[in-house]
Amino acid sequence: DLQSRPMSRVVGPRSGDAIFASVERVNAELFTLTYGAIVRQLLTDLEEVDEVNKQLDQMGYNIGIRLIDEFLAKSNVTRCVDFRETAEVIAKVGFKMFLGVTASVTNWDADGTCCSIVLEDNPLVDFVELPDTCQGLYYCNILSGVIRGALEMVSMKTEVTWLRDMLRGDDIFELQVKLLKQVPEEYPYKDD
Ligand code: MYR
Repeated sequence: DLQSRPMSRVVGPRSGDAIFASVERVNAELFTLTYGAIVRQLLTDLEEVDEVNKQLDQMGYNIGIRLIDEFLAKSNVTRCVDFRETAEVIAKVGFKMFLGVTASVTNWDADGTCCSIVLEDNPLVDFVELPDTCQGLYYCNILSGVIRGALEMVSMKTEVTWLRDMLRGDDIFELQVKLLKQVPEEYPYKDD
């Protein structure tokens, strides 16, 4: 309650933390709006929604293959022992680092090679409403591309598919991540 707090807390200069938080929020909003502008431009340029989906996926892939270095450097995660651990790292550490939200991992198949990453909160779609003409659009397709690209750089070939999408009327976002092939790590210096 306001009255019991010292006045400076209410009207005084904002703490560094508060300023940092508001800068972060503005950054996040700028990012969201910029992404929206990119999607809108692609829709104008490419006309076909399927082409836009492909292009967003490709953009994400190109980002993902670069992002993995930053991710590994900043996160201090060590190599995962299995795909289950990898999925948890993406959901809990990766999404937090790059989107500011955490996701959860569910729907594992029996052999541990296919799961769903579920997002209840997705900052990419703040302010977004799709017109009827965009029904087939996977607005967040950049994210599936990012994951596919990042995992490829750590020797995992995956297929990443949207199963549920709040912009399509679902209650959550659900990304299915399927491990297709784990390429064995090559020793970097060949003796021949
Ligand atoms: C390993 O298995 O050795 C660790 C690999 C961890 C891969 C984490 C990839 C992070 C991708 C972040 C995606 C964020 C999407 C917004």
